Amino acid sequence: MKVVYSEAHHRHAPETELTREGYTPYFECPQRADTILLTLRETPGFQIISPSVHPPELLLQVHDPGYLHFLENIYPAWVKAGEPASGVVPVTFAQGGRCPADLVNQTGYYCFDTTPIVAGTYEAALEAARCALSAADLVLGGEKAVYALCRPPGHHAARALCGGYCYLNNAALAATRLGGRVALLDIDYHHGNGTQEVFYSSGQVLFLSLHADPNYAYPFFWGYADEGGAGKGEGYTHNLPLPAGTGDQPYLQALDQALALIQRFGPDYLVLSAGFDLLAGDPLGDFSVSLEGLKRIGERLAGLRLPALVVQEGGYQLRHLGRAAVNLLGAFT
Ligand code: SP5
Ligand code: ZN
Repeated sequence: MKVVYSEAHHRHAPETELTREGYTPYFECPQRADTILLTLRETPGFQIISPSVHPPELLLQVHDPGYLHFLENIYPAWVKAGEPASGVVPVTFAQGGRCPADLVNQTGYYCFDTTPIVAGTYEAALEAARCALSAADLVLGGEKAVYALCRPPGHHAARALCGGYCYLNNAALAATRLGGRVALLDIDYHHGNGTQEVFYSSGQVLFLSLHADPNYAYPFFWGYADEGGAGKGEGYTHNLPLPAGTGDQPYLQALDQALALIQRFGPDYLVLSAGFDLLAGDPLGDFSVSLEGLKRIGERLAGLRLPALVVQEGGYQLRHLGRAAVNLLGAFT
């Protein structure tokens, strides 16, 4: 199985994030991708390759031009304005208001939480997007299954919003690049609000998400069961919120519901937003899915026999991430 990876993610390494406990160490750290890469290098059946460069127009198929301009230029403008060099973090939020002319003041317009932007964030996010796009090109070229080892992750990033450690929506870009009918299944512990937004009115991409019930879990404001798409996309978004503590059996039952919906849709491709924060013991999750359960998930997904593109999203338990990747991807190799 081909694995598309770039070391440029090291350029994105915020030291802290603002949480309810104050400024705490940044969970979404470079070691996450490093440990997965190390494990895959040692495991037969995986071939690591570098992404290629794509025309910038591709980003505009998913993201807003003003948002991309902000992401690319905000850090130096922020520092030049005398704001903290530790990172761009909003303190005001637009709540549907308008976009101000000044870049620094746009911060709360283009961010839905306090996810920081540092010096290398745009470069790293762009390279993660390239990994996903290159993986899509490989699938279009006939590969049965490809893994985009993306960092930073992407599923919380919407058309004109960053948040939840995400800046560019890697999975949405890959699904758009694939074209045709795509089933995009998100198994990250958190709801993929960004991906849902991008495809909410599309009948070409079936978006399905299994995640912690937003009544109690981040991102709180999206991912409820009655969010089912709009317009031409009505019936093409499916949310399956799950309770705290969800273990292998109930998780696999919910997965089977999603699989039945995918089969009914009859897609040309499967894109999987793979977050390993669904595993028991994750510092940001509270499910009790086991590493064996993750293997079962991979087997059932591979059983769809669709050309598949797996995109890395969250997962913060460093010592389990390598094994998690091998267990999920094993059935596809
Ligand atoms: C891609 C992804 O998984 N993004 C998740 C973003 C979650 N952000 C919320 C962080 C809240 C940190 N709270 C720490 C609690 C430790 N017990
Ligand atoms: Zn997550």
